[in-house]
Amino acid sequence: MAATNGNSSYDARDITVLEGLEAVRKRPGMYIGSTGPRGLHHLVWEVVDNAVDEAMAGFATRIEVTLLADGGVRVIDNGRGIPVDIHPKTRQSALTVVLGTLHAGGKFEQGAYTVSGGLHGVGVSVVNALSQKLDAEVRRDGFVWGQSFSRGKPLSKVEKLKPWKKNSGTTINFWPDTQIFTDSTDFDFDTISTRLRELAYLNRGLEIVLTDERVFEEQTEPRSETFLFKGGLLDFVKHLNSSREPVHPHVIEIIDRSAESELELAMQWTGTYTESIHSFANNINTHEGGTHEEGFRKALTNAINAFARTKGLLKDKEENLTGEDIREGLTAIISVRVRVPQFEGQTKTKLGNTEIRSYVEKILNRHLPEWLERYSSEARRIVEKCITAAKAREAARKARDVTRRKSGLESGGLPDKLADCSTRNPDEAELFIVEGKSAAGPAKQGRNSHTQAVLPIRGKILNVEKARLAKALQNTEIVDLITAVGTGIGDEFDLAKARYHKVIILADADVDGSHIRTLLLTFLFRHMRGLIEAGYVYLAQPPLYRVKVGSKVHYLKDDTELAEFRKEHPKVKASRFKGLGEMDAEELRVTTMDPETRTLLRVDVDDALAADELFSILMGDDVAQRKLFIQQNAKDVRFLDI
Ligand code: 0RA
Repeated sequence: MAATNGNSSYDARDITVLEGLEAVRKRPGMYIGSTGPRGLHHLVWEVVDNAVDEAMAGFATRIEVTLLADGGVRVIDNGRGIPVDIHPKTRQSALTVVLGTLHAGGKFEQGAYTVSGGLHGVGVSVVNALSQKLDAEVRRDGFVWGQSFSRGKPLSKVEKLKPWKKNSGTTINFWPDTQIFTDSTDFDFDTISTRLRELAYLNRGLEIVLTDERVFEEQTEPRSETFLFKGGLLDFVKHLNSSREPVHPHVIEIIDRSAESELELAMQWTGTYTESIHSFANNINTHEGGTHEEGFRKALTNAINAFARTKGLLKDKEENLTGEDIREGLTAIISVRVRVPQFEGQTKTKLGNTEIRSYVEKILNRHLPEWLERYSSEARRIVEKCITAAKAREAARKARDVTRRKSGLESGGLPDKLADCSTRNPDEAELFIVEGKSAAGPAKQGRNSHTQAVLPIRGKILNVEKARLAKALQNTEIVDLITAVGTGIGDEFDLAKARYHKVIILADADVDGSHIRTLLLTFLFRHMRGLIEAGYVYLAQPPLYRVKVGSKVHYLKDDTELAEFRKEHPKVKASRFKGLGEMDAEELRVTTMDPETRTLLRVDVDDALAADELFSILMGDDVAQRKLFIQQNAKDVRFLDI
C-alpha cells in the first residue's frame, strides 16, 4: 500500500506514516533483506531503480553511478527531477516527502509511470533512513534545489541553490550508516558493474556510467565503465554466446508493446548441451521463472514442432520433439514489463501474473512461425539440432536404465565406495566428496560417522560442459555421486529425496584440486541445480599451512592468514600442506571437518546468469577467452558468497 492517498493530499493517516523512517532503522532487514553486503548493495539498487524508472517513463537517457573516495555513492540522472513544489496542506516540499516518508516513492499518482521496477521499490526514503548522510540535488523549474539529511532527518529545508536553465535531473549522494551496516560499508565494483550492465541491456539506448573514485594501493586512476547497448537484448544474447558456437547466424528477436504489457525476447541456439534461459520482469531477474517463461516454453515447443512437421523434418509416425530437446543449447533472454507485477516464490523472484502466460504465448504464437518461415534455412538447422538432442536423450535414457540396474539404484543400493553415515535424518547428515587418493582414509577416520559420510572421487570426472548426459552417465564417479546424493538429476531431480542437506566438496588447495572443484560444481550446476539453490552445496576449507610456536600447533588457511600470523610471530617456520593426504585424521577433523572448528563456504548461484557465463567460459571451448577470464578473475570467484 502506498502511504499517500490517491489525490496526493495528506491527511492524519499519512502523518503517522511520516514517523516511519524510525521503523526502517529499527528493523532494516524488513526493508532491505539484511544489513550484510547484500543489504548494503540494495541501497544502490534502490536509487538506481528510481533513475531507471525515469528512463522507462521516457525522460532520462543517462545515469551516472560513482563510488566516491570517501565511501559514499553518487547517482545522477537526467530525468525530470524529483518535484520540489510545496504542498499546500503539509506545507512541505514534495522532495522532502519523497525522501522523508516511507513508501511515498515517486509514484503518488496512478499513471505517473506505466510500469516500474517492483522488487526493490521500497523507496529512496529507505536509503535515506539508512544513510548517515544523504544529499539530494534537483535540477528543475529553472533552478538547482538541494536538501540534506542525516539518518533520515532533514538538516535543512529545501534550498534554492542557483538558477539553472540547462537540463533537468536528480542527483542523490549518500553515505551508508556504519551504525546499521556494522560488518562493512565497502561497495563491490564488480557486483555493481554486473547489475548496471544488465540494466543497460534491458533498457536499450540507456547509457549507464560507473566510476570508482576510491583509492586502492594498486589503482591510481579512477576506474570507469560505460554501458550503452543500442541492440538491447540482442546484444545481451550475443554477449552470452561469445564463448559458444552458434548453430545459426541471426539472433531471433521479438518485441511487442501492448497497452497492458510489454515483451522483449532475444534468442539463439548454440552447439552446447545446456539451456541458458534467463527471464526478467520489470528489470528484475526472475531466477525462479514464472508465467512469462511458461508461456515462452509452450509457444516455442509448438512452433518448432509445427515447423518440423510441415517441412517433413519430422515424419508422421515420429513423436513430437520435447521441450527439453528443443531447448538444448538455447540461449534466451525474456523480458516483460507488467503494470502490477506479482512476485512469488521463496526469494520473491517468480512472476505470478497469470495473464502474462497467455500474453507471451499469444505474441510468440504469432511471431515465432513468421521468423522460422522467413529464415527457413536457419530454422532447418535449428530443427536438426533439436532432433540430434532427441536422439541423444533417448540414448541417455537407455544409459540411465543400465546404470540404474548396475548401481542397484532401483533396489536402493548405494555405491560400494561410499562410507555412509548412520543417521537417516538428512537435516543433520553431511556428505564429503573427497578428491585425492590419500585423503579418503584420513577423512573416513576423522569423521563423525553418525552424521558424516565420505565419498572418495578418483581422477578427473568428466567435463559435462562438453559432453552430453548420456556420456556423463558412463562415468562411474558421476553415477556414484548421483546415487549417493539420492535426488536424481535433470527432469527427475527431487530435492525432497536428498539424503544429505550438506554436500561438501573437499579438494586440495592446489591447481588440480581447483580443477576438480570446478568440474564438480559444473556438474551440480547443470544437472542438480536445485541442490545449489537450496543452499545444500559447500566447499570445505582445508588449511594451507601448519605452524608451530613452542609446542602449540596453528593451522592457517592461506597466505593472507600466514602473513597476518607472521606479524605476531616473525620468526615462525611454516610448513605447507602439499595435499589433503599429508594431514592425519585428527588434523583433518579439527581443521576441516568438525562443525565446531571448521569453516565452510556455501556455494550460491543466486546470480545464475553470472554463473552461467562463468561455467561456459571456464569449461567451454574458447581457450583464449578462458585464459583472459582467469587472469581477470583469479581472486574473484563471484558465485561464491560466504
Ligand atoms: C516523483 C515524481 C516524479 C519523478 C520522481 C519522483 C523522480 C524520482 C527520482 C529518484 C531518482 N531520480 C528521480 N527522478 C524523478 C514525476 C515528476 C514530474 O511529473 O515532473
